[in-house]
Amino acid sequence: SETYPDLKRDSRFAQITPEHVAYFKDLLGEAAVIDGVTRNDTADDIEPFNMDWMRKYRGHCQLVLKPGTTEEVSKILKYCNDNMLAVVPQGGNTGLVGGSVPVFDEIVINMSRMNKILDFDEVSGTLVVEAGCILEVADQFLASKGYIFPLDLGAKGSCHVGGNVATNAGGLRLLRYGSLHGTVLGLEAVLADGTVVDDLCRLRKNNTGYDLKQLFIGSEGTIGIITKVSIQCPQRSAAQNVAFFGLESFEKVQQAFREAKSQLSEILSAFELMDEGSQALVHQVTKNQRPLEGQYPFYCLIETSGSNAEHDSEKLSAFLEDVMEKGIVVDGTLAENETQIKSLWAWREGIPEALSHLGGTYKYDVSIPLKDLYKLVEDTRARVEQAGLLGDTDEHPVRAVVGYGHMGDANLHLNVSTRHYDSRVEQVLEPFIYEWIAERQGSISAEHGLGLMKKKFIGYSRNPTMVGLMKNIKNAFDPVGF
Ligand code: FAD
Ligand code: 2HG
Ligand code: ZN
Repeated sequence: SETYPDLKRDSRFAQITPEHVAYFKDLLGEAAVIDGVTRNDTADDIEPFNMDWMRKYRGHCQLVLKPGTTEEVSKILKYCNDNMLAVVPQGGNTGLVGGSVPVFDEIVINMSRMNKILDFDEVSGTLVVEAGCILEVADQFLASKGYIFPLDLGAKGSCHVGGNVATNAGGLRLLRYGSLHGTVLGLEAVLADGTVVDDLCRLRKNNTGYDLKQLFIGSEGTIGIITKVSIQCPQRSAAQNVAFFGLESFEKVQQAFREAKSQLSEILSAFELMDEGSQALVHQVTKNQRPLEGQYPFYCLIETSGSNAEHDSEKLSAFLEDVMEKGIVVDGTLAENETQIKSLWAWREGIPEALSHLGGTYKYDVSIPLKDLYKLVEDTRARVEQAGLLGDTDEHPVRAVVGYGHMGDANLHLNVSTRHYDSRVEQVLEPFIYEWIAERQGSISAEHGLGLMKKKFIGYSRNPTMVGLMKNIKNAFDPVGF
């Protein structure tokens, strides 16, 4: 393909024929098939399924299938397996590593029609949904019952619960509610040969042999398509409070985190980090008034969730006063109502969206031992500068090198904001960043997955024995190797 000159389409896979298309239309109905093979549905109809959220990865599929039931997913996969047709599962297509769109002409199996909320137990808090249910829809349903989805992220309005489980998404409140490896109780999935794996367990405890569902969590569609998910949802807190503050150094950010854990303890529900560069870019795009008067190298956003608004707000104000007195924090503000809470969060949640309006973004989602977390941004910025790529004018492809992320989980998002994607930039960044991470025993993928972007770099975070075991698992679930 022109898009990926270094990659070659696997010649074992068949080309799609009109006969294949007829089978799928018969199975799903005309409306559930976007067909650029025989019906000449236009490129515009198919484009959204071929192009990723960052407009960085682009496939050339001609056929999109939208199954409505697990049985249909099973029949599609069995037929594709028997006829050597390659597929890619797709949820809300908000993934950031090039895993949700085809590389070549794979058939897209889009899960958006399987969007039902199937069951909710108001006593235990167990929710069962189809994989294509949009995260925000699930959370709004839970809000009406006094519960909350244990995952929240900026793409909530379009990502699917199935996509979240497939990527093991982390998000903004992992610090409080833990990872999906703990909250997902069960799932149903379809293997490449059409076998339905029914592990839709609703129990918190089930130590009967291997916990196979864990393999699907974070498997990015490589061993099967997730069709249903059951998940343990916590009580929604009656009160939410947010503080936003500025700090002079990353050393002080670490001290503030330590203080927040000790002073806010059980009510702390998020501790997020943003550098000045990221906030300047959000300001450039949104033109919103900055939360603080002055500018600081770092900002943190703290959220508390508890049962008593007054008590929590007192605690948060006392915390802010204390860290300012101790000289850890220079200036800060507290949200006083729902609108202010939302607008403070927008300075953090809105970073990826704001950057997407400025051109291309090279994104590195990494875990690093906390003490070195921000050093990666500084070292990368120096390297890009040294290569002569960073600057204010159009001749320089790189506008800014910024860092932000989930401080509470030692998860940094290093973003290199460019005027346009440029291979010179990529060459300066990779494998430099992966080597830097490996030297410090970090992870090259904290919460977004490998996708096409990092597949070839897995060796920086996993040793050959582990990669070998992963290959064996893949082979056991999908011997034909789609
Ligand atoms: P897609 O993008 O459609 O797919 C992602 C991967 O999962 C692909 O490999 C795909 O093949 C596979 N897949 C999708 N559905 C299924 C299924 N049913 N069965 C099997 N495989 C499937 N991620 C975080 O972890 N934390 C964040 O805070 C966060 N914030 C984000 C903010 C923005 C603005 C954006 C655009 C993305 C963000 N992401 C974040 C990245 C992204 O991973 C998540 O948005 C989400 O988990 C992807 O879900 P999706 O339904 O869009 O999946
Ligand atoms: C976030 O935390 C997401 O905002 C996206 O994980 C990070 O775009 C990114 O690099
Ligand atoms: Zn994130």
